[in-house]
Amino acid sequence: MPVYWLLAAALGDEPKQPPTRGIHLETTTAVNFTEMLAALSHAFPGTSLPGKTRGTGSAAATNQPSPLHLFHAANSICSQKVRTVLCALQQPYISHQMNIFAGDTYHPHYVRLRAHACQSLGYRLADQHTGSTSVLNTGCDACVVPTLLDASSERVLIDSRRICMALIERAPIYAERLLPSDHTEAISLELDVIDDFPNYPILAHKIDRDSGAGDSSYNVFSMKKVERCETLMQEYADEPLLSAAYRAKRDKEKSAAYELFDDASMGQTMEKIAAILTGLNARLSSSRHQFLFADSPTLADYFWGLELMRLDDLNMSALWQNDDDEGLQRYYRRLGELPALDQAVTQWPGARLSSQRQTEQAQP
Ligand SMILES: N[C@@H](CCC(=O)N[C@@H](CS)C(=O)NCC(=O)O)C(=O)O
Repeated sequence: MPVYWLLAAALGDEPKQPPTRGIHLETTTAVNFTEMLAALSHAFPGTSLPGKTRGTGSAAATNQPSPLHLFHAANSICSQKVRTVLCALQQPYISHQMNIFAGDTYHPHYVRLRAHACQSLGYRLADQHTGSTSVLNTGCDACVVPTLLDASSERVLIDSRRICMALIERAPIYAERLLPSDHTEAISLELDVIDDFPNYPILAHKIDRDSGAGDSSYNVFSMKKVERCETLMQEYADEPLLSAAYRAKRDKEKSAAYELFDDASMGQTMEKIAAILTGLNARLSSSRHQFLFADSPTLADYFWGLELMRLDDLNMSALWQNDDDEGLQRYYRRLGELPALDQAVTQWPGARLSSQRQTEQAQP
């Protein structure tokens, strides 16, 4: 078993038992990795980052293009996690940017590949939305970013947390800093909270409000995804795995559209976020370090940085402006100075929402 699976399991990354929610997938034949990568690269051309000569990976040393192909979107918070870790590891990669609003993540080649990946991990397809994008709590979604393809091992990695763990394990000189062995359990608990953070309702609600659709009895942004899936389900009705992936996504987004955005549900979401931040503030207050566990950032700090930036971009930073939130305020300022977050998010075109107030381009 590859070491990073052991590490991931030790950190609680793999479900203790496979999720029981969602749609069970029947076994199908495997996809051809090379053909799939070629087809996807044709649809979403790649750019070498950060260039062939920088970085510490073996690809940089030999001046070869990196074998790592990241399919991602500029302001998808899940994609930002992977980009941030790639930057923190100084790992070159091929960036294949996708546009969620244009429906890129529903491309049949892409969904086919991800549905196979969900299946080979034993994950069911998510057909209900809980507000978070946690695979453990909702199941697997074949129509989302990010996805990492490793051409050297022909592996397809899905789910930002799993991808980041695998990347860190590939770069042992950084592993102890990002995942210090004294704190693996505590970091895993932070990642659990972040994984289940209700990002979708706060963003999709704002997208509707900003586009003037806020008075509808359902969330219009989610319903557009439902319509897209209906069309694709019919188009690919003769492919059981693909049509199952579109059907599950349709049902998931429909449940979101009708169940996550009423006043009571939004109120619960806001209470949940406030409670999460209160807990984070308390943990920061009891830390003797610059960051949660050390004086240099761990994976948990990078992920929190992304969550806080997203809340800030959604004009929710008032949640940590009280006098007793000083620890959280200092933490956020420190996180904003980290080069990896700056490079992967603040400086990444289209990644931040706040300055341009461009939530219509946001990707939850
Ligand atoms: N648990 C997955 C969640 C992935 C996910 O939900 N991605 C969102 C962006 S953060 C997406 O691609 N949404 C597109 C859509 O729902 O149409 C991960 O962390 O990779």
